[in-house]
Amino acid sequence: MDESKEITDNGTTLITQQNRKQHHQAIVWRNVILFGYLHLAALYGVVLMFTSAKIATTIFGMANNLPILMYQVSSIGITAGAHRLWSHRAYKAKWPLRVILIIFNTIAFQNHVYEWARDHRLHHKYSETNADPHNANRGFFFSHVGWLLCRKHPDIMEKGRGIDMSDLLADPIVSFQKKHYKFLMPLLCFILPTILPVYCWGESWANSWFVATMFRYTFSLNVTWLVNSAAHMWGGRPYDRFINPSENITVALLALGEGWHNYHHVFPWDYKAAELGDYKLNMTTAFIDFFAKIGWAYDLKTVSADTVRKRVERTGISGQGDTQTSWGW
Ligand code: ST9
Ligand code: ZN
Ligand code: ZN
Repeated sequence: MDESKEITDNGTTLITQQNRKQHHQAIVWRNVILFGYLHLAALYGVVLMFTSAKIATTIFGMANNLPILMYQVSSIGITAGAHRLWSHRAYKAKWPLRVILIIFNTIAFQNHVYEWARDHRLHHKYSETNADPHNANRGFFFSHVGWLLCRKHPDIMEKGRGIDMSDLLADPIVSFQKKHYKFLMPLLCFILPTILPVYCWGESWANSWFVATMFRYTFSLNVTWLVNSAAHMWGGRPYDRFINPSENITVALLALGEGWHNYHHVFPWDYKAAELGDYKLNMTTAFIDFFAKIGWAYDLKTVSADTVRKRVERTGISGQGDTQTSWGW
């Protein structure tokens, strides 16, 4: 909403404006404490990882590129699940794949899919305005984690009411997760990943909690948040030089192919979330392609080379696609 217009309006609107300001600045101390604990616990996890934890615990929690492991699995639940499938409908998935993705997504604990997708659809539609939950114009800290430490801006609720969420309400697997999230999330994100190392290879409770659970969870949150902060600030803008989202190879590597953010904001319906989708820098595309081969993923949407070229000619900088060699910073 146009704030200067509101000030010239009648008194009631002016009060609303003041309320907005206060509301928008209210810090949620519970979250500050929880995220503070999470990051301290993760740092302690790093210490334990190099001193007393068994190597199996570190591999179980963190190792990349092994599909059975917690970091990888929970990331896929965000990238292939909450993001490309449920927020953008960039492909369709049969129910067995949706069940796998909802389990992976619940391990990631980034809120249930309905809430994640509602915020993310707003992020695309009102990018870098007050209706964008992690508005990158408010700086690195706000777009990275600050937005989770304070009440949402009223424009988010207002514009959010206009976002069509009927497709997700009609998906029984998404609804099941939403209904039982308070039980499923602690079980899959915190309890089982802590118990498994203790019972399967005799790890200590402390090592299991701080390495396999706290460090793994905090690390994966920060990688996700980098898409909102770093990939909205640093990197090339070959498809649209007039927007902030950027091609950031470092983020792409860590976030399984979600760092090609200039392309993604220009063509959000492309299931590769990148022009080329090279598997090494886009593990999520490899995952979706594998399930497409066995028929569980279908109707994969993409963008023709001609459409990309025309867009680059109009708003971009040619020769700087997602093959650029810079590290994005
Ligand atoms: C987390 C999420 O970390 C991270 C998401 C990142 C997204 C990245 C995207 C990048 C692209 C993809 C890349 C993936 C890469 C992955 C790589 C992996 C390695 N529309 O929220 P509430 C209304 S979560 C419409 O409480 P407050 C609605 O009525 C971490 N309406 O607002 C709602 O009620 P209900 C773990 C909306 O009170 C009501 O307002 N989670 C919308 O201002 C209240 O909503 C946490 O720590 C909307 N968009 O509180 C929890 N939003 O829901 C953190 C709200 O019943 N969150 N409404 O319909 C909170 O504690 C609170 O949300 C708050 C705001 C304090 C931040
Ligand atoms: Zn973005
Ligand atoms: Zn997106």
